[in-house]
Amino acid sequence: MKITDAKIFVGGPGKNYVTLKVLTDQGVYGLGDATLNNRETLPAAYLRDYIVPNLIGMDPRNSEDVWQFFYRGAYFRRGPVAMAAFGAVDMALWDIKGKLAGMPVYQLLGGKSREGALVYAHATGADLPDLMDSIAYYVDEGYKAVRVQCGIPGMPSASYAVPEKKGDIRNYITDYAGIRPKVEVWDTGKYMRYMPDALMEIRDHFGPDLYILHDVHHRLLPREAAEFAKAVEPAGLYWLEDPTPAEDQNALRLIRQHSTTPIAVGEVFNSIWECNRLIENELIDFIRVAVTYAGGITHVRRIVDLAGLHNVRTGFHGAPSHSPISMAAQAHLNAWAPNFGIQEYLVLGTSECNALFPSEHRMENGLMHVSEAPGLGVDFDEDEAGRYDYTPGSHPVVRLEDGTMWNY
Ligand code: KDG
Ligand code: MG
Repeated sequence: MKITDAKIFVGGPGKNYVTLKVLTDQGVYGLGDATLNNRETLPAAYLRDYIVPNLIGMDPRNSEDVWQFFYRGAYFRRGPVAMAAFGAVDMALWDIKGKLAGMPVYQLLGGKSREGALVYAHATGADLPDLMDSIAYYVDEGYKAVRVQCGIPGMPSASYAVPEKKGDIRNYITDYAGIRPKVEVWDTGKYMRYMPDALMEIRDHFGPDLYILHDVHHRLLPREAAEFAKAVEPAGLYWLEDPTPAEDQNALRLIRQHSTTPIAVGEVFNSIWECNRLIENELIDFIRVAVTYAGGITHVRRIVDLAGLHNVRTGFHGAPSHSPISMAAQAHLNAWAPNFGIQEYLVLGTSECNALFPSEHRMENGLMHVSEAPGLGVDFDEDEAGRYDYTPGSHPVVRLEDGTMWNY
């Protein structure tokens, strides 16, 4: 069996999804997602210029060897662009493998460990009352877990993932006005003084059963993060995410020494080599890698297994950054992983998105139910894809009030 061609599409409804379709001499095809948020043209070029010409002629059933070829075969290894590109190839090869076997991918991983996988939604508000309305909306929709972000009184501009105006939750992460980013102005003191009490108010309002998550989005220094993690303990968070920029892994040790708040990191990691020490030293509780830019199912499965040895559970990234193809790949991992924790969930559901990526993965009462179709269980409608083009967009950048650059 041989790969005969592979096509790359960039675009989508309100998002630039990078979709790879791998074609074979037996008519079976596989789909992969290489979407790297706000840098979408780069994995697309890596696929077009380097991967696809090498892929043609390979046996798609040898997904491990193909993975090793692109990983070990590249002298300059890892990094989000390359890992997203061959992560997409890997997803497509698992899709093909499942279709050949006539089985959903989770069966090839070891079968189901659960019927439905817990997901969390994103609630956001310009201020706390606005956020309370947003949380209530998701609770009414049946979600059992909600990430909560809100504007901070006196903060010079909207903080991470927060709308500027009440009730306006469109495009709060990516600005499609162009490639030059908006500037958010950040004040750590105001955040640290306000957010612990706000999280406690949310807990008091919604009661003990709601799983509440909060994302600091890399904004604190290690000592501040330790103080903050301790201060939010009474709110009983499911997790506190990315309290510090993840490059400084010693910061996680300082946080651990001062607090029992569960810590989740890893959405910007591209390989096991960025999280093996954090996992082995048990400095985190949840690992947040995504199949999209951590090398696909083949590599993420290794991270999941290592994490399982150390009681670290999964909490895969799933912000609107990812297309339904990688969300499907993660749905199969979530169905199987013995150390599954929770899945971030935003992408599926709009009618345009469902038309572009038809699938039978479904959400019910806050749980994601994996499709029983062979392969990944998601398709791609090329006619629909013809409606969309690439639109340049950007994350904001963050500065302090004196102009110093800070972490987005
Ligand atoms: O592209 C970046 C976003 O995906 C990121 O800001 C989202 O932090 C994020 C999250 O937890 O979903
Ligand atoms: Mg995050």
